[in-house]
Amino acid sequence: MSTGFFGDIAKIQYEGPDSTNPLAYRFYNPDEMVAGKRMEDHLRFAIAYWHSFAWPGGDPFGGQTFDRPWFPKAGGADTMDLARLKADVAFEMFSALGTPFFCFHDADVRPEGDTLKESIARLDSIGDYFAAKMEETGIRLLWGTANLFSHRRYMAGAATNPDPDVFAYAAATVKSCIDVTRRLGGANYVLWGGREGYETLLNTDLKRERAQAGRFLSMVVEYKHRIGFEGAILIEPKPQEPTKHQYDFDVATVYGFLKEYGLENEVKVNIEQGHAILAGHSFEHELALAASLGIFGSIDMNRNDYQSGWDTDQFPNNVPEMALAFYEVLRAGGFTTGGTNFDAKLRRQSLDPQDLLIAHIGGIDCCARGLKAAARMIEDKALSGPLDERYAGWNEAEAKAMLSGERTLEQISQRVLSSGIEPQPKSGRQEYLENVVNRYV
Ligand code: XLS
Ligand code: NI
Ligand code: NI
Repeated sequence: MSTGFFGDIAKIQYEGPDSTNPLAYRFYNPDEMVAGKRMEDHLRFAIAYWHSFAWPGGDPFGGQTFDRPWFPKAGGADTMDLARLKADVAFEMFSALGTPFFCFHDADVRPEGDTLKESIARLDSIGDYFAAKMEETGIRLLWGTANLFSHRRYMAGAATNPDPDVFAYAAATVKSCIDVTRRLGGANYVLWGGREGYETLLNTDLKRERAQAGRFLSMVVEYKHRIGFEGAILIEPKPQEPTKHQYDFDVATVYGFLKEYGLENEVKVNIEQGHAILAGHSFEHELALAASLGIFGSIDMNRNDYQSGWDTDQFPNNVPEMALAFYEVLRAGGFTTGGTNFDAKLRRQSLDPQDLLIAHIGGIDCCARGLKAAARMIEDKALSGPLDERYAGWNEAEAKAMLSGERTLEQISQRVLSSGIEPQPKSGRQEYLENVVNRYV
């Protein structure tokens, strides 16, 4: 039985680029083949439980703006009944949008208990409720995670807290979240360390805290193998916010960290568009780097407001940006366990249930357009052709010998001096390539 929250909604259909129906897809056509694969299987869209169903619409200057039937009444308690109603509405939305996956934190889906035991029992009970709905609808779990940043016990970090009791509490919490993720057949488990950093170095032993984080992550990996969880473990980099400095700053930093603890073959990254921007990178930079290091896992899709400098988690609406992002995803071989999770929320004035649908429809269409443009660029070798040409010199025997270790610095020097090599600069053709990209988007 429908909750009626969205009124009489039918499943959102693909109507093609000319449609003006706000509740239809114009570019996302799940069964359409793109580069040899169904669009749905390329994009693997997921809806984030927290932004769409748990977030009340607050900002640093004001509280709740959304009125949702599953929010506790003013002064009232949060209950399991409300948590189940929230799940009912969430699965109605996943089904209407036809998105194959969802993602959640423990704190999004169940009211916190008085003890950890009670919190875990509630999580398990909602897990069972999800299992039945997943069975009924065919919707799957892209990833589960633990919220180790909202409660005040985590204000000075979870794994990196100066208090070993917080480390232990976080470990027990993560264990329970991996357990439920595994039970629900989750394709990944994500760790985002919002408070794993510092506000000031004056009270922080950075060396010790990084070592704590290393041990914590190693235990997560050991546990995953012990229980036979088949999903990937993913770290989600972010440079700051809420902390002034976060230890998982960006893809390069995470890779160094994984190497230090011997985890580079065990853990991959979940790269978020807005976090890349906060770190002073482009999204495609983070994707290309992760792919080149062999740690590309999944993406969190959103965008920041480029003027405010905050992690505003808006829905993506810039097709050229998405084209470059999915170009890197395709070049990396596409998703395996990963997918495209909308870690994006409405603006706080977007009060209507329909706004939730429209926001996702727009984001989904934007990604679909980006994917299609990226696939055509690859098919036409629009960028890879000029790239191969640019590096063609390296196909020659003498050039290969320099890289393979067959030449010493002295030998190279001798060859250059005796043959009188004078390198001739060639155009990098940036504007030409930018114009080429614009032909596809
Ligand atoms: C916050 C993060 C968070 C993670 C999951 O900035 O993006 O939402 O994706 O904990
Ligand atoms: Ni984020
Ligand atoms: Ni995220």
